[in-house]
Amino acid sequence: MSTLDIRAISTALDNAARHREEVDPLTPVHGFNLDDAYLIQRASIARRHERGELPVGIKLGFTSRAKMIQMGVDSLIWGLLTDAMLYEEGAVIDLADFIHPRAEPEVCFLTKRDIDRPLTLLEASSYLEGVAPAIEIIDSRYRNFKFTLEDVVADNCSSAGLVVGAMSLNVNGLANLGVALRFNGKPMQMGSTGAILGDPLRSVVQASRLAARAQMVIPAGSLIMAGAATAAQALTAGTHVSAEITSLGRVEFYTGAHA
Ligand code: OOG
Ligand code: MG
Repeated sequence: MSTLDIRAISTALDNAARHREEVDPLTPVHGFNLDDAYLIQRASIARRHERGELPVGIKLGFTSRAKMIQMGVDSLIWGLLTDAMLYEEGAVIDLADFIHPRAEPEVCFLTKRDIDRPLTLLEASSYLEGVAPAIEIIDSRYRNFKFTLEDVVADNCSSAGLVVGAMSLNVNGLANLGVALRFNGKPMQMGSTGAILGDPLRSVVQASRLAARAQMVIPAGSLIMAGAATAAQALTAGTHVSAEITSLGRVEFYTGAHA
């Protein structure tokens, strides 16, 4: 794929995100492969950085069967997070900032050392400062949330927002904790952290491998979103949204009264 195509496609996706306008999937027309998709992702993130947004970490996608089945894809992917996507815990989030947002309960790690090589599962915890319950807001720029794997990677894996709860220092023993996403107290999605690659710590291992392959370093102080344990839930207006993970606690926000 030419540099020109990468620039044009990344600009189109970045504009779609900025103006909350959905676009048709791109691969049927442009037919790019996964490597090109990551180049497009990098180029669209570069545009955000040019506007002053700062990197805060990375997210993994499709680390659970529930997510793969919901979206009809079968490979783990990763995207890049910026400070503009961070919402404070307890915030009232305006749904007008998104196209068709969905919430998913996640485990979020904070790194304490640079991750500059592929890690083993045994090593992973010594690279981490803490772990927190989190909610990711995903918002595909594609019409009806329909995409191929290459499309969604180009679209920075539907990244749109995240709310991270209080950090716990103990990053071990995460392999089988209950996960609940509630709207106004009502359980919408229930699962286990075990759904995330058998243990969310494996998301850190996968992140280290993906970064090494891309010749990137995940700097100390980065967030790593491990990927949703359950399917995502479409957000509704005027809702108290919470995610609770056994022993890690709860994280919450509100959606504004109007859609
Ligand atoms: C892509 C993002 C997947 C996850 O946690 O699995 C993801 C999507 O579903 O639109 O964030
Ligand atoms: Mg996610």
